[in-house]
Amino acid sequence: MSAITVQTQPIAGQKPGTSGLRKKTPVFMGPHYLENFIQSIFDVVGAEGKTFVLGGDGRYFNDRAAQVILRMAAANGAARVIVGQGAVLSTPAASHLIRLNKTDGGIIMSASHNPGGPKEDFGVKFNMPNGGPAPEAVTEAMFKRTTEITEYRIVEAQDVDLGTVGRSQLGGMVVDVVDPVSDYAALMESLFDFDKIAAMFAGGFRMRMDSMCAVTGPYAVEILERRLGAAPGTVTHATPLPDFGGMHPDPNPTWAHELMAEMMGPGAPDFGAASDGDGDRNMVVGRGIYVSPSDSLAVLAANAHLAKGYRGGLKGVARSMPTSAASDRVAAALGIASFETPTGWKFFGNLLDAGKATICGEESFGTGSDHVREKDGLWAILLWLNILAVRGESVAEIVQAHWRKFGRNYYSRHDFEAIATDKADAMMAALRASLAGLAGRKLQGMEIAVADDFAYTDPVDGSVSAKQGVRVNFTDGSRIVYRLSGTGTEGATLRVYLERYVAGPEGLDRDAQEALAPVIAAAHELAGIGAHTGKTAPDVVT
Ligand code: VG1
Ligand code: CO
Repeated sequence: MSAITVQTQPIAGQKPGTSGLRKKTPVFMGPHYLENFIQSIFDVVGAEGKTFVLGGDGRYFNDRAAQVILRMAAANGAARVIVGQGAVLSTPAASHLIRLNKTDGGIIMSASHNPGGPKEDFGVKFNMPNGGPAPEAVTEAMFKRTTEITEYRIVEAQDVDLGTVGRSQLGGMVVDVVDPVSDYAALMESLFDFDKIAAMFAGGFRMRMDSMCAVTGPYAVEILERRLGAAPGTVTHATPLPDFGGMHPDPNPTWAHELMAEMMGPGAPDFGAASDGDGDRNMVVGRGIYVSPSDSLAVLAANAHLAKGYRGGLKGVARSMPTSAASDRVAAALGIASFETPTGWKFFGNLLDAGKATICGEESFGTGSDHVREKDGLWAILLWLNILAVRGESVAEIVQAHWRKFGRNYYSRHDFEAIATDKADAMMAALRASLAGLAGRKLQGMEIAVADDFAYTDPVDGSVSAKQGVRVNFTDGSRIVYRLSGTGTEGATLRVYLERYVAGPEGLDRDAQEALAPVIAAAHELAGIGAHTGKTAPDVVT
């Protein structure tokens, strides 16, 4: 078995976005495409003598890509790679394995919530030894490397058997195939009161978990049904499929519509949840009540101390900038710090490592804590179950009591998808150019207090990330945020984030879209969304 050096040349556009490099699968399968990017990763982080974790969400090309990555790791001198059986690991489970085994990082193959299949999306992401996504400086260095690359190294060898748990050799490298679920399940058991949750299920509590034909199926069946005693069949779409059954593995009311219909219909169970392609996102639904991710973060922060892993309280709460301010109110009440970071989990890593924050969240159905360095769908679902078991109240009772105590941040995100990139860029440029003159302007009966383009200075390492989204704050506490997606693979996606605060006690139970109507109208008027993009209505509302 010998390592060979293959001549190559740079391929344009291998620039990691919000969460790694994401492209159409045929692009990834093109000549040298995957190889160039993997070599660029190894050139930046170094592979000689190192140990890495490898796994993915099981989407189409996951198994082939894993074999290529293993051969390249061996050729680059890696000592050992820990691989999930079948080349499968959920993103949070991969993060945990990186930390648990004190490795030098990991490669995660996923395009997360994007559809999978021969014509859909694929992705690759590098995570650091702390278990978290590589920070911007590292992904920039990898991108730069892709523009200079002239050769890559790979061993000529047959496929490694990834179907069987155990140890094998690939050239001079050890390959350890591990069960993808067991270490992760043990971590969950260390954080949550499984006895209390199991007693709740034994007492007749009913739940529906929709794994959306994606990676959490085996994790959810093991934890919810086997360890916690939820009724067999509680987890639906539990078998991961390479094309996610042709669906978007995206846990929001639009794509998880089966779950929504069940939870809003007659005979709904007590609790519903869904997770995404790679298992880092979650959606939570009570009987007859949808919990927005921003509200979920706030409720979890306010109640986390009820679970054994968080009994000592939280150090701080961090949220991405477009996420509603609901969690800030909880942090203030608890007397702990709150942080506002740019979109993307990589920005939470330093806060978690430095012990400044314990719980983090994004409006995009992402919640997590310092147990790993990724957002974690099943973790959020288990924390909810733990809180429900301790409080003995329904989801609706808990959420409504939260609003009565803290007020309600009505919140929604409107996505305008597959816009021509030049049109989206022109709209954002016009908006940015208008920022200086916006203060004092009146729209829809509201007055703009301050408008800016969010720039973030990391409180730990001082690095600055500029142009992270345009924020428009109104004097009544309402807010509009505009930014372009960094995970799409087709044209541009404009995300418009809308928020309005109502202190209560009146007006806490309105429909969110109705309560936000003036903010929505102001968002269209201010940016000229229709004129710039040709779209007057969003494609996805969450
Ligand atoms: C989206 C979300 C962001 C999230 C990212 C990765 O990014 O808005 O909050 O961190 O996806 O999530 P963007 O740039 O498209 O808005 V996942 O589940 O893909 O790892
Ligand atoms: Co994801």
